[in-house]
Amino acid sequence: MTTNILDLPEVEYLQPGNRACAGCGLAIAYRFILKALDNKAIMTIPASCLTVLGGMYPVSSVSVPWLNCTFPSTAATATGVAAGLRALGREQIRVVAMAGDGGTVDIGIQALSGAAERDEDVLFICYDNEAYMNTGTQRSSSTPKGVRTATTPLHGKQEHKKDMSKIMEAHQVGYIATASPSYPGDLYDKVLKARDRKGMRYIHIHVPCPPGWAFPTRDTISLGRLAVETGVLPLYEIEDGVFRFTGKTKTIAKGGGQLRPLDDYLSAQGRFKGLDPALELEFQEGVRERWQQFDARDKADSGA
Ligand SMILES: Cc1ncc(C[n+]2csc(CCOP(=O)(O)OP(=O)(O)O)c2C)c(N)n1
Ligand code: SF4
Ligand SMILES: [Mg+2]
Repeated sequence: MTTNILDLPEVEYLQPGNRACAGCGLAIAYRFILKALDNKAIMTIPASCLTVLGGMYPVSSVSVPWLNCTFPSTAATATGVAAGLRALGREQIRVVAMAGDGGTVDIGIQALSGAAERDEDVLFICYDNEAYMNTGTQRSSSTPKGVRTATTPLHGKQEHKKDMSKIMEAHQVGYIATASPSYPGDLYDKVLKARDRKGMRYIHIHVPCPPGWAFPTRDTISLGRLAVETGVLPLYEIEDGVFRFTGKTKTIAKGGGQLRPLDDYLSAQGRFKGLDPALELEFQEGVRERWQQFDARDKADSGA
């Protein structure tokens, strides 16, 4: 049973007046992540919108301990902190590494792969706004094919989006999940579960970004919902190899798997403007194919 938003803890670890843009999906997700961590964690964070959101020393908008680290070393820094806590016999303090898509799927992937292979006692959270937003929307390997960014201004990105959760699955990580700030209870439950497990855990959160995706700030939550309802972001978790749909995606699958038209999601954002119809078709096919694969796994693993 997913936690109801009204039952989430009232305590706030992300303070008002932080430097995130209005309508930032990351800030919304981070607020719920911190509620789930409940100040029982030390975080390691590389350069990103998240560091900007946190503020510059000696002021901070976040009342949890965190270490700013270099771009490629988020998972390595977390590994070191976990080893230190182990040496002190203080493993009840959890270690959480959190990075953007650039800091995870591009620049941070080497240290993350090493940490995952060693099954370090670290929860790694990637917030995926699908580009290098903090430096002005450059494409990353997590940017979907066809998207216009500052470095793909004419015809949009020509390469596929890298599937980081699949890569983590190949590392046999014990807990893997996808999440969205538009479904706070589902996100909260996953962070809570991952917080209390041992070994490597990985959560991939899809976060709408108004300036980078070119949509009105009031639409962040509805856009996150559209990503799930169109099948662009299936909500799932893989626990010790067992796959299951969660939250809204589970409801859609139970109701026969009727997804909303992809165009509802694409047309709500300026970054897909002028998308080549052939690419849109390819995008739609990709979403459908992935949905069918996940749906088959969900049914097989639940014995349905
Ligand atoms: C080694 C290094 N290269 C580049 C930068 C500049 N830089 C700072 S934040 C950033 C973008 C990070 O993108 P992402 O990880 O996706 O996080 P987001 O900004 O989207 O939140 C870049 C390129 C840096 N700080 N260090
Ligand atoms: S650029 Fe996007 S991710 Fe970064 S603070 Fe602004 S809304 Fe959030
Ligand atoms: Mg990013």
